[in-house]
Amino acid sequence: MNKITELLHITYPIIQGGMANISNGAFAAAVSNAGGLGIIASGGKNVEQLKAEIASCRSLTDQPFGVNLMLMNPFIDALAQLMVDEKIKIITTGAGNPAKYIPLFKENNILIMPVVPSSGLAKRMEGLGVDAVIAEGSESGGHIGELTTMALIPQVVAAVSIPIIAAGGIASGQQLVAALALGADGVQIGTCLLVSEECPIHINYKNAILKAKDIDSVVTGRICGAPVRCLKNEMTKTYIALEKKGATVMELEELTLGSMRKAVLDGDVIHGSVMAGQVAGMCHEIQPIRVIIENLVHSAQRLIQELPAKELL
Ligand code: TUI
Repeated sequence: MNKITELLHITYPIIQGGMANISNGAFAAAVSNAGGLGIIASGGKNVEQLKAEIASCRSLTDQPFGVNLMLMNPFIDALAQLMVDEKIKIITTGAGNPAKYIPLFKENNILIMPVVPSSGLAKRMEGLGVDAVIAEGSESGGHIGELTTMALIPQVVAAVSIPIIAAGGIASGQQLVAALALGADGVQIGTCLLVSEECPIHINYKNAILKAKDIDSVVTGRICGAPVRCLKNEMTKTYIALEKKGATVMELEELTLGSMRKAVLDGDVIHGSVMAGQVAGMCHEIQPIRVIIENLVHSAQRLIQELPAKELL
């Protein structure tokens, strides 16, 4: 048995990344109904809005699902309390250190899986009693750390003994097998689900991913300490030019404020923030979530069977 499927009571060791302004209750429910773990995103939401998404998810699935707490959310304290009030069973966290909230979640028997960008934070989280860590490499879309998945996972494996979920750069059976070979017990996927039928983003956003090549993403915000990977466009061009000129954090924020919603809701993929990982270049068609997940698992299983035939010497 797999540690992640056992821990989370799901069919496949595949978790959906909680994508701000994208992963609503219906989307998370569709992932859970397909045998993965759907995750409702809290980025950009207040208590009432998140509560409504939780209700929507519950009305659409009887399978386990989780909520991602985006730690830069201005309402984060109230959202953490909402998890307890709503009797949420599984929480992932991102974009910060969740140490302050861990005792509250543990007291309430909530399973906690923080996203970590380093082995040091993974170790600290293990010490605080989290159930698993999601080690996310910089191939990911959105807010990222420094290390790639290839370098990060084995170092997290060496640092902790709790289950590890690999994230960043995973959109195929090959990459799922590679994550297992690096020592992970499961994977988190985001970008490849953006081109699902059920994904509630504007069609222009999906088309931008379908069209993207391997080198079409870029990282903005490195200088002001909030690196974000998205597809190259007019917004990223202006942002990077401003960064090079030494613009202030305020000027940079002005450019990105609301830019995620511009891309997701209005379909403005020229001036909006089209967050996507480096695997966007591998996403070639719009398919149901169930097909995306089953293809991943089945092609990984095939590859594992073929592995013994690979010769090293
Ligand atoms: O959180 C993400 N990805 C995201 S959040 C997001 S919303 C956003 N909007 C505007 C600006 C920035 C973000 C879009 N994408 N992934 C999980 C993740 N967590 N990546 C990196 C981290 C992380 C970084 C530092 C986790 C912990 C951490 O700890 C630092 C510390 O304080 O020890």
